[in-house]
Amino acid sequence: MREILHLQVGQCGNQIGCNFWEVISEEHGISQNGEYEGDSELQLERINVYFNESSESRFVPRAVLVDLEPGTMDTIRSGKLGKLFNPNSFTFGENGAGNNWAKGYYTEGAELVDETMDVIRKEAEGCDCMQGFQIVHSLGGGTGSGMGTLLITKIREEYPDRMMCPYSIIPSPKVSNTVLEPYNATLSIHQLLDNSDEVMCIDNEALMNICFNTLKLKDPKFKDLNRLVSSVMSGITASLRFPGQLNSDLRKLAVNLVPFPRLHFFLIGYAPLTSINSTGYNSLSVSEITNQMFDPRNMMAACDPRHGKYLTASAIYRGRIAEKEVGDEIVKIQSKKSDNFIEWIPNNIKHTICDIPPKGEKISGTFLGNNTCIQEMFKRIGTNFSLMFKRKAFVHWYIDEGMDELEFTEAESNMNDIINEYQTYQEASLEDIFDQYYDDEEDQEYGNEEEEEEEYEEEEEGEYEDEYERESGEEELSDDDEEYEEENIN
Ligand SMILES: Nc1nc2c(ncn2[C@@H]2O[C@H](COP(=O)(O)OP(=O)(O)O)[C@@H](O)[C@H]2O)c(=O)[nH]1
Ligand SMILES: [Mg+2]
Repeated sequence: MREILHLQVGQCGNQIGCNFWEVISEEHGISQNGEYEGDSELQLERINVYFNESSESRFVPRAVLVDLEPGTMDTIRSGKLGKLFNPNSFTFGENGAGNNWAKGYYTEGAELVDETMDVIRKEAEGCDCMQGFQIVHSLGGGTGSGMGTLLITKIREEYPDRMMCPYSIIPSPKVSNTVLEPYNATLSIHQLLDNSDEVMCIDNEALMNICFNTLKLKDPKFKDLNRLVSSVMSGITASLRFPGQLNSDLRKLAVNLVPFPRLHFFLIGYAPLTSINSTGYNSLSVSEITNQMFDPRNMMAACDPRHGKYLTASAIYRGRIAEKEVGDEIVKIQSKKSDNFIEWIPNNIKHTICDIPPKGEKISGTFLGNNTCIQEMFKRIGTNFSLMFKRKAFVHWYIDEGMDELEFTEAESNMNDIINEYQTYQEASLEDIFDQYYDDEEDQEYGNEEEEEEEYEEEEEGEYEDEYERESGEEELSDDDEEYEEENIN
């Protein structure tokens, strides 16, 4: 079985994480005591991806819960899901992180991290063939952002070949609790760039806009934002949790969506968007779902896809829908928005159907896009970071925790780099890509003349890159067939 190990860190991470477990437990027919009460074989077929089965045939989330203060954990233990989690999977500190990334990464978090790694190791050892990790955390506070990225770094060291998939909640001044958020978020993104494979960007700014403009809520609360997040998480993970044919594990998802290693921050769309009171009243057609999924108003990051280009995209439909209908709609939308798709990656929208709809809906759609417009989100954070950092405002709080100011400078320039990289690929035409390819080749030949040692190395590197491109290209094309065969054999 290809297991996933889930982590939830900090207040936001734990609140959203618990919502996620509530939703998927229900979808898989697991009661709040961990007993199976479902009615369909499909619910159990891949249950081991997220749940451990204990000897008394109880299903227990493969989850590790972490916070630097005990309050969040107490709330979970006394709440609805208190009995669902394994009591050994809670690790917590006493002092909190005071919304300071450095406390999470260097001091308070560093004290707790070994204990947490022990719990993670134990869970990992119990797996048959773990595919990777998902972590839910906010980037604006101290624990989820600082200790969250510390855990990501430690996990990468210990499990370098497993996938790392963070669900990162991006701060917004519209929902803010502190002025330090741009610092915390930038320092986190600096880490996420190097140590993660696919980041699901969930932007509080966009969630707030959806609550106001689409759901018409006058005074949205975290509970309303988190309801949206759990729908999206359930949608994204549906292809991992239920039998299907595309993106059936974290690596395949990354292979299809990440054309360049650093460009792994996804824009997420979801349809239908409904408030608690109106679920179940509207039934949309496949065509309406498709249009909404691609609609800027349905995006979970405050970026406008019309300002950028899609490098790749992937849509997952849920419900009893005909394959042909979905295929037709995808062709339609791709030709309608053809200017919006990069021309040098052909067939860059993949889709899949999961028969089981989310609770309360007949059909739904979740959309993952690798769109260059995500740079708008980075710019928003980066601008606020630079305004404060120019005057070194608040920097002493981080230095006090033993941090070097240089790390601020590096994080800032890493953020600027990624913004520029997105922009470069957005502007690149088919000709540019060819030119670049030939330039690279020429450079290599030139190097050959210079030194023999180097020649050997560079040639190897070049070959490897070529091969890699060919291989991943093939994998993308044959993904469906391959999966289909697997399904038949089983
Ligand atoms: N969407 C959402 N955002 C949250 C929630 N709780 C906190 N946040 C955001 O997360 C950031 C603060 O991080 P928090 O998780 O409280 O800090 P930590 O406990 O130190 O990790 C701020 O940007 C908040 O707006 C939540 O339940 N849902
Ligand atoms: Mg906290």
